[in-house]
Amino acid sequence: MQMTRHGRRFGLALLGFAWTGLAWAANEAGVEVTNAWARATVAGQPVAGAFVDLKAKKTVQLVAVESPVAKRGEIHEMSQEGGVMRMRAMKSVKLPAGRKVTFSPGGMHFMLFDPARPLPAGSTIELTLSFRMPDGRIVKQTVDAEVRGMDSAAGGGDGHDSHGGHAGHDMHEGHAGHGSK
Ligand SMILES: [Cu+2]
Repeated sequence: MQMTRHGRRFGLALLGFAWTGLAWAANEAGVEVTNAWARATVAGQPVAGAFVDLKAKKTVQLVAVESPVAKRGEIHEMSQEGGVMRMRAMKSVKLPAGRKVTFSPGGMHFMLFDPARPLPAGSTIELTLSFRMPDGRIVKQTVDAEVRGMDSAAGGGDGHDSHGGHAGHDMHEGHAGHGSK
């Protein structure tokens, strides 16, 4: 597990270096996106979680997330209210200049609703993030996110780990019902 993580970090670092020349054309928002990944899903699973680390050069607002593999995306946060974990959709998340903001399981995260197909572990999906710049412009940035199975979080596993995913999406369905549209 450690080895794998290391290998991947190293790979990303190399890519980052190679792309430095292009970066400012592509990365107009000035937001560094690292550790982008999504949770693998099984057929029929109505929602997938996606996660990133974001670090903005200048303070901007993250206002939307979308992916070509899903009908729509939402930004969620989890919080404890009276000992109960709750989730709610957020219209925007402030990314203070120079500070890393982490979207991860159990914290703020992205939900991709109605995936057109299952997302197998080891595949890659695109995430497009929309940022509102200080002058009000919306700038989009697309990154690749690695799809990971439950194994990558739990370590080991017996091949039935997708049940963990089910528990997660049951919560989300309840949440979606509450949030209601
Ligand atoms: Cu959620």
